[in-house]
Amino acid sequence: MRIRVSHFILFFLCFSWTAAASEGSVTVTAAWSRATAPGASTAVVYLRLENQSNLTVTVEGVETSMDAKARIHKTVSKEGVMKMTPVKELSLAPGEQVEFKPGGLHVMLMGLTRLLDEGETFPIRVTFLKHPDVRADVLVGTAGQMKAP
Ligand SMILES: [Cu+2]
Repeated sequence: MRIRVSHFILFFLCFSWTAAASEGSVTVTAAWSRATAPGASTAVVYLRLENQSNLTVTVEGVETSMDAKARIHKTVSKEGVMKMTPVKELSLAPGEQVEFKPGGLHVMLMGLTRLLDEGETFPIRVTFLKHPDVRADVLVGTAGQMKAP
């Protein structure tokens, strides 16, 4: 328990430290997830990423407050079978918008140690190679949610 609490505090410290520099240029909006069922250790997060700066930005990774690994995946159809593959590089040109949505790009949370409850929110942070981190709140919808709640 003690480790978990300190991890959480550290997470928020990092957030407040970077918040001031992240104004404007790249935004993360409409972040959402689905409520999980007992026994589930994975969840998926969707969001909208928009580059309003005049430079191309490259996503480095994603972090959340959850005690779970967060990885960017893409769902692809291979010979009629839906499969998830890790996304190695994700860059956004100036003005470009990328939607993470069911059947496409998503953030996979793996090794979750607790349930996601409908109606709760938790912070997510997208990190970039040469741009300050961008933070957003993920809203948890129902288990069958197919678009932002
Ligand atoms: Cu996935």
